[in-house]
Amino acid sequence: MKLSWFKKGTIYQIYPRSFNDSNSDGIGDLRGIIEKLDYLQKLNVDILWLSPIFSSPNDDNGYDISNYCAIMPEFGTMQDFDELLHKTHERGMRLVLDLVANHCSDEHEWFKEAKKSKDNAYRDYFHWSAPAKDGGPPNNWKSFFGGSAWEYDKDSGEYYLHLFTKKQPDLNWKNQKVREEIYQAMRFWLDKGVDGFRMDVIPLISKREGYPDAPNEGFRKIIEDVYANGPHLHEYLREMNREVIRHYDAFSLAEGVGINPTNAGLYVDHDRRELDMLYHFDILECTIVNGKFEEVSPFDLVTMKKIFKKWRDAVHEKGWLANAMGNHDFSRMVSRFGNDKEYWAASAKMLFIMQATQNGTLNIYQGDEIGMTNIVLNEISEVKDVQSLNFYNENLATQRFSKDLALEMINKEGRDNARTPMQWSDELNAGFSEHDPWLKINPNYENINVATQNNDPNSILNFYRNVLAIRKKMEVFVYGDFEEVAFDHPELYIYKKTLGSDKIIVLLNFSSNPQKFITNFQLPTNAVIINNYEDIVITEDKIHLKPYQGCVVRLE
Ligand code: TEU
Ligand code: CA
Repeated sequence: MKLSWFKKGTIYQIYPRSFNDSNSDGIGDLRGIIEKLDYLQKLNVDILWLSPIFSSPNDDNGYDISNYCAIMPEFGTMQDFDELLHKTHERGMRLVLDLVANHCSDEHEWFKEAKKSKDNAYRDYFHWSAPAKDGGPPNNWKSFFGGSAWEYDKDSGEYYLHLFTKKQPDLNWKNQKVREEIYQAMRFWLDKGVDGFRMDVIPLISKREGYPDAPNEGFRKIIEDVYANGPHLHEYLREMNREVIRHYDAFSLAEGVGINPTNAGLYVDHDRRELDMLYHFDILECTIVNGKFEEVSPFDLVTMKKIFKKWRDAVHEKGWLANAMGNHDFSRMVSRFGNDKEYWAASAKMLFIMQATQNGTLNIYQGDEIGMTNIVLNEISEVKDVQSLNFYNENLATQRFSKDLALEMINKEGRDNARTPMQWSDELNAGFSEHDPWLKINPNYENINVATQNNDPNSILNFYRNVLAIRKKMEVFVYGDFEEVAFDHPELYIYKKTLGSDKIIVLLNFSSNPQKFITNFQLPTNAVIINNYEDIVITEDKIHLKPYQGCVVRLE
């Protein structure tokens, strides 16, 4: 197995808009990140991934880029970026950027030019198509964020494709010039010393020839079969690797929309020299039946175990996974998989034990290290995310759900949950900014914040620090072979991991009930490495776990 710094390293995702505001305008920025580098170093994370920091009109908070080689003025200047990169490296950490290459902004020069006329040199940078016979969109493709994926351009009488908002036109990767532009942008940042890219919706870059209609199936299936995994995709990824990535000590991490255990190897098998690792959506979407704002099923532990196992089996030895329990697109980890009320701290810690002992590169989302929770937004005017707003407005037209229910669904699943400003202290605006922030702060900041947890040896924050320090020393956490112990148990998740002579057992109680578990092996009580309670009770052949208790015990 190829060992690399990015396998053992822990990634910490920063959503810059919500991380820390250095100049009191209510918006997080690069200098705000610089101020917190000591905090991040002390947390024991290794790789910082920044959600997009490039020029953008912010229709989708930076995932709509209008200049790939310029910093968004709200976030600072190129000097600020250079300083951030330098200071990150000085502390022995790495910095990776978010490459949004499937689409750009409609305010990018390329698109402004392309719109000018059908024979403009940039026209073919995008996907254009004549209307259908009835004058409507060329096919039935739906945008990820609601409505048709095609927008009519009256000046030319053609439609352009946008799989996300209409301000995010899809780039035409068939055009060699487009690919070269993206590679140039990548080299620009890599030459500065950036350590790699997280690649936004990279499986979508090659479109189906002739834009065939999607079959009448669930949206997830349509993504896999019609939007992602297009005919030239792997040719482009190999080219990108050959032209750019392999010339640097940099990694590439695919956002795995549309990737499944069967085709995952095509992306990340080392031998194919395409991408280094991927993160899939199956865990994050394990309660989403079909698509966001549709049916939601209750969390089920056995389903989650099966997903972990399926992916472990699929991406084994040859490839590599990243392992994320939350990001800026989903509601908060402790609110979804734990109990953010009575067992808030215990469940946040237990979940982190699980995450830190699964295979793959550990990926922490900002704020999860202090157990930040979902927020309740009381009015639609408080909702900022374009995906939620599109859903709400579409629903006003169709009246499928009542207004109250629509807002309730947004509160449960909406992306703003993960985007509320980082809670640094119990002071004004949670210490995030001296100005009213761009998105409401979770009122629970008075109890849940970094300053309070920093001083409490039993806090979630100090637990994360400690687990990460142990993980750095114990490779069995990262590379160990996995052995399930009580696979069908609906409330306990128990597994062993072995690497050479190192052997650990992980015991996790996913319920608010105490649990007893009968073992056929001896558990040494003096070899508890990690525990989110003071003790663990072991009697003869039984292990007793308290509500949401999690432990790691060394076996040999
Ligand atoms: O997300 C792509 C994506 O598939 C998500 O939109 C996901 O399907 C959804 O949030 C789950 O309901 C990436 C970025 O992470 C996201 O922030 C961007 O909005 C999107 O691409 C477009 O660039
Ligand atoms: Ca600012």
